[in-house]
Amino acid sequence: MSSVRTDKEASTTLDDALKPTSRAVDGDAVVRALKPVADDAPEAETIDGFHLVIDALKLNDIDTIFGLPGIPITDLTRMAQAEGMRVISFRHEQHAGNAAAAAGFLTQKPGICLTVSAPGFLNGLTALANATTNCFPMILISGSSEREIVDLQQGDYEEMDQLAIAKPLCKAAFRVLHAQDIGVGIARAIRSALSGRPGGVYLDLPAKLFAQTMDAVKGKASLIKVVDPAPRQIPAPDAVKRALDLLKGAKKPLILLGKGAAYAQADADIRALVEKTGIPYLPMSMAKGLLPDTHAQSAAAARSYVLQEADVVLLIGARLNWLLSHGKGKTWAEDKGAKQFIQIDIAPTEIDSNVAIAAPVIGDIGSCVAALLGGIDAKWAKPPTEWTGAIAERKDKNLSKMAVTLAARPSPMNFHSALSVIRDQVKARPDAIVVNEGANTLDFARSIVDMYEPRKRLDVGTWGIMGIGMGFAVAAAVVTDKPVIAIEGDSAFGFSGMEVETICRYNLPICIIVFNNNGVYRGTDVNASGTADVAPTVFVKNARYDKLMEAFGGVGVNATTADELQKALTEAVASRRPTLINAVIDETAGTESGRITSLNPATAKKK
Ligand code: FYN
Ligand code: ADP
Repeated sequence: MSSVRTDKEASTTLDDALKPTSRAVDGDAVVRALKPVADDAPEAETIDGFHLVIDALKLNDIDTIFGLPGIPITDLTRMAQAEGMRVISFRHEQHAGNAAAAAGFLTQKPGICLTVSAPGFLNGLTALANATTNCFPMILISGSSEREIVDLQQGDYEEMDQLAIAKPLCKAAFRVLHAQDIGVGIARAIRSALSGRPGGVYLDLPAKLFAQTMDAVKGKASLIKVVDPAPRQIPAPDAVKRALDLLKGAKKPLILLGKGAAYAQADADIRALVEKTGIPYLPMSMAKGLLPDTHAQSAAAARSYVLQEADVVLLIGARLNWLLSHGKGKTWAEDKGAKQFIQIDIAPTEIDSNVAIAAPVIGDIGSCVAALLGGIDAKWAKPPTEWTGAIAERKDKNLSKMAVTLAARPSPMNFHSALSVIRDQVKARPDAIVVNEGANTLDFARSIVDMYEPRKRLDVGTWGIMGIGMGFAVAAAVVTDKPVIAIEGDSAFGFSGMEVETICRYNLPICIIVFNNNGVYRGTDVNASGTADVAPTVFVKNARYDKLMEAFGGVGVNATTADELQKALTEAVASRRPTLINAVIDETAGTESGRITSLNPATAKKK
């Protein structure tokens, strides 16, 4: 299919398009645009904005769009599909945006989310901000209304100054007004999303832009294939030496792997660094699987101990934010003396953001880890056995305790018995991607479900956001074609539950397990006022989430025992059919705010 049209076919010229009344082309125009060039057409070939956008994306090897059609981008979705792109159409823009973000994390290519103007744009914005916070590369492309009317606030259809609103919530924001600038706009968006610290980018495309036409040869020539969009950044040799010297002198060293390390795709070197140095490591949740969780050097099951006791901590793609208690306080046993930190990061301004960093190593993780590895030779002294032995002791104790808990088969199921089934399934299918959100469902799954391969765990990330579930699951299935197991709290699932229709529509190999304990945190809260309403955290009792999947032709299973759950999950992963398992969990199981009770003002005060 040619993306080029003749003037005869083009419904709108640049002049037409600049008239305030012109809008996106209608369905007829799409048909015209898709029609083969007439034999007798003598005119010079032109290309429109729609096709310039599509060609610019394709030129940069972007082959998938996650979005939701509507004015003014409906035709863009149709044409992109006609031009061979995969267009995954969602039921709500936030989930399309989350899918784009997850695709960016998994592939190192910016995920594209396409939305309509004002309300659609706003729906996509949470995902854009979340992607930026998590350092995932994505581009939110939104159609927008007439600039002349918007800027004079004359009350246009879906009037909104989208560019101004997006700016503070993303890494960069651009607007393209002329067809000849589409190539530059898309190149700038790609480069901004991928280079340095990855993040979200907003690209504003006013309705009139799509219908503008220009000479096809000039149009093609205006597109840019971005060369080296994420340039390597080699660390300075003196920074590497400083880090190695500090690490060499450590008595109780620790490596902390964050999701930046997973994103970097430097898997072999990261594993070599851990194994050659012999240093115990702790994975942040989305770094699980960079080395298998069963690895002898994993200190995950002795987390509190290693954070308190370590004397030198090497951070690789992890920030000292709330998830690491800002590198200070009780978690780090600050009263016993400050730790010394080495931090590998691509963003120089991340350094010293919470505590002093003794040895910053600035560069891309691949280059930094390779440089450190270069300084580890056969004479490297592995950490003292008092340190590794003490960790092993604590770890074994925790693992044995956990094994007993996981072996129990209570009725109804609790979080542990249900998760032990999932743990076994992931062990059998280490290539499956786990998506995880909720409070207790998240916290228990993080420590119970071992991961074996890099970038197989997607979760609520830096913000602890709810609602990423179905968007992340769809992206994982679409970009990897691997089975996806979405472990969802019943509350968390509700944020994106309608996307089960999307999952069925594209027949994706996704198995959702809803941990149904009748409410947020648990289902037993009572309304103290005595009125008829249930407590704010309580849901409809004994709800059947599995029926939701059945409504769209997928497989729904109500699992009340671990055996039923195991059978349904095994079948779902093997068959690759969209499946939702309603896992009935004891409604008294679960604690307020899971393991982050200390952040809950009321509970924190009581302590
Ligand atoms: C870990 N642990 C284990 C194992 N793995 N025990 C046995 N076996 C295994 N495999 C132990 C570990 O040593 C800890 O015990 C404990 O289990 C908990 O480990 P975890 O989960 O790694 O650590 P912790 O303390 O919960 O981590 C803090 C945190 C984490 C902030 C990084 O809670 C987190 O990522 N939270 C995100 C929460 C969130 O975003 N929620 C969404 C909003 S919910 P000890 O070593 O004895 O401490 C809204 O309400
Ligand atoms: P976690 O939540 O797992 O601790 P964070 O999101 O806090 O991880 O940290 C990721 C860090 O990784 C960010 O500071 C980011 O700048 C950094 N980062 C991301 N990609 C790269 C890369 N390719 N090279 C170096 N640093 C990176």
